[in-house]
Amino acid sequence: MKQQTVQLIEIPKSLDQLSKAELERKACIGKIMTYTLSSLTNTFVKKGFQWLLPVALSQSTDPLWPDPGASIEKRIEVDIYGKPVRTTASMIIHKLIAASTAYPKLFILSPNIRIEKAERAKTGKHIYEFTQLDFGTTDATSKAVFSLVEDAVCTLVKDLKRDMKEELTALCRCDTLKVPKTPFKIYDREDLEAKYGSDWEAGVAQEITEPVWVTNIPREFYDFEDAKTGKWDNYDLFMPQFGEVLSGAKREYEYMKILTKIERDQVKKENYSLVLKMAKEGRLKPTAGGGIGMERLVGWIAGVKHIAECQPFPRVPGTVHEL
Ligand code: ASN
Repeated sequence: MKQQTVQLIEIPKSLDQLSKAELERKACIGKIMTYTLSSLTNTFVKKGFQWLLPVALSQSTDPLWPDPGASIEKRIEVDIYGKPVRTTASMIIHKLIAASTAYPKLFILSPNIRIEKAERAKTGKHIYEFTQLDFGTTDATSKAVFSLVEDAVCTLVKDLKRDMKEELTALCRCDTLKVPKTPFKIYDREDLEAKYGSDWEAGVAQEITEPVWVTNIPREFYDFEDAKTGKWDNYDLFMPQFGEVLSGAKREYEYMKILTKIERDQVKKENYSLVLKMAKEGRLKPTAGGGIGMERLVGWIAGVKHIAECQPFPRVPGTVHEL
C-alpha cells in the first residue's frame, strides 16, 4: 500500500484506551459488522451454500506464495502429536477438498493469521489476524462468482441504507455510501499496469467511483492459469477509494498442472500431498470461489482509516495488546 497515506493514519487503540466518543464510534462499526455478517451469511445460506466451521491448525495451509501483495514476517508452525502443523493462513486447500467431496457449495467464516511485517502498521489495510468469508462452489465460472458476489454486496448495501441509517449517519456514510450499479466493470491487470505501473492497485482504487473486478493476476498455484494464453482466471474486487476487499479464482484441478506450478513456485510439495493425491486420482473437481475480507468490507462501508477499527481487539502489525 502507498506511502502517501501513511502519515494520515492513526493506529487504532484497544478498547480500554478509547474515549467516550471513540467508544460510540466503535459500537456503530460493531453494529455494521453484525448486520453485514448476518446479511452475507443469509445470502449464502439462501443460495444453498453449506456453512462450515473453521479450523486453526493444519499440516496444509495457504502458501501465500508467490503473491505480489504478500509480506509475511513469520510463519507459525508447531508440533502436535509429533506432527508439524501451521496456523491457518487461509482455508483455500480445505475448500478445494471439501467442495470436491461432501460440500459442493460451501462457505466458512475463517480466521486467517498472517504475521505481516510491522512496517505495514499504517497502511490501514493490513492486520495480522483477520476473518474471511471464504466460499467455494463446484463447476462455477468466474462469471457466476461475479454475479453471486455482486448480488450479495448490493443486497447488503441496500438493506444497510434502509435499516442502519443512524449508524451510517454517525459514521458520515449515509449519503456517500451508494448501492453499486451492476454488473461491475472488469479490468485486466495488464492494462492497469500499463496505465499506472507497478502501483496499479492504488491507481485503480483512486480512479473508480463504483466497485470493479480486476482479473488476470499472477499468484499462487491453486488459481487457474490458461496454459495457452498465460492468462490467469482469477479476480480481486476493488472498492472506490478503498481498494481490495475480496480475492478469488477459478481453481486448478488437474494433477500435472498443479504439480508443475508447485514445482515452478518452489513451494514445498510435501505440504500439499493430499491435494496432489486427490488430483492424481481425478477426485479434485473444477471449482471457483473467493474470500471476502470482513474487516475490509466493513471498513469500506464504515469509511474507516484503518481496518483494525473494525476489530474489537485490534491486530495492527507490530503491535501486541494484552487482548
Ligand atoms: N480466500 C482466497 C480465495 O478463495 C485465498 C486467499 O485468501 N489467499 O482465493
